Amino acid sequence: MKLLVLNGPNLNMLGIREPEVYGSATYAQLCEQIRAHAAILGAQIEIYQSNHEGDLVDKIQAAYGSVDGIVINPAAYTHTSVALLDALKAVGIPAVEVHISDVSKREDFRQISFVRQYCERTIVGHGFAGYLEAMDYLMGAHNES
Ligand code: CA2
Repeated sequence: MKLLVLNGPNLNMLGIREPEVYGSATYAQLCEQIRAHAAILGAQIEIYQSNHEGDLVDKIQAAYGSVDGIVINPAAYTHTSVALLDALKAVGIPAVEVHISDVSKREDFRQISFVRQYCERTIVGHGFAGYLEAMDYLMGAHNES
């Protein structure tokens, strides 16, 4: 079972600013938590972050045929990107959308998510734990099928 964790623009800046929204832990610490959880689950893991929409599309396309589940936090591209939605639809890999903050309680422009139409679950406002919950879900869904 191989999982791909995708993170969108500015998530590499976690812990540097806005700790009241995103917490004070860094992106490196998020990656450590994801890797440790993957080891517990016995999953292979790849983590990828990009500030560029096309790079994220390329990564989703490259996952076709080799990845069993995608955890995606598209960050600001959540609210703008039809390209990411289309890429997920194109590869057909089960996916879960994750947001560190509770976007449902934030600005109007954060109420739209294009990838949500495809994702099997959306987890918001659970901080870094949301990524681990998404991994649990994808592993469980895979074991049932
Ligand atoms: O809550 C989330 O996980 C978000 O996807 C984070 C995005 C935001 O655009 C989404 O609406 C919700 C922002 C990610 C990076 O934000 C930072 C901003 C300042 C300092 C560090 C990170």
